[in-house]
Amino acid sequence: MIKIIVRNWRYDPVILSGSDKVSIEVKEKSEYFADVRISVKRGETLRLVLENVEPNVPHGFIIEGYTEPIVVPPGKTVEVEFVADKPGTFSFYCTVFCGTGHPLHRGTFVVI
Ligand SMILES: [Cu+2]
Repeated sequence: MIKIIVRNWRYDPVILSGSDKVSIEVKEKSEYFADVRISVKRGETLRLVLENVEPNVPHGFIIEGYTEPIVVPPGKTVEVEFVADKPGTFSFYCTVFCGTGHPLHRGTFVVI
């Protein structure tokens, strides 16, 4: 299980369980940006807990090829679960226009 803190304009993932199957790499991080890579072993059932900590700004989330577009309202938490059954490198990104940093509100998901 991974908790992903969602804010302007970062996804900050934290591994809650399954650290032997999941890893997180932060390549770059600043106040309004993070270049994050989430890697998981193929076949794992992955639960993501997305918590939008912004009080006024909705954010979104999608992993291309894995999830439908998800809206995370301000101050709310949304969970999604899926089986990581397709190997490869996928983008995840914000699906709601959330301000000036929206185009950079993204990251990388890898199934090994
Ligand atoms: Cu966003």
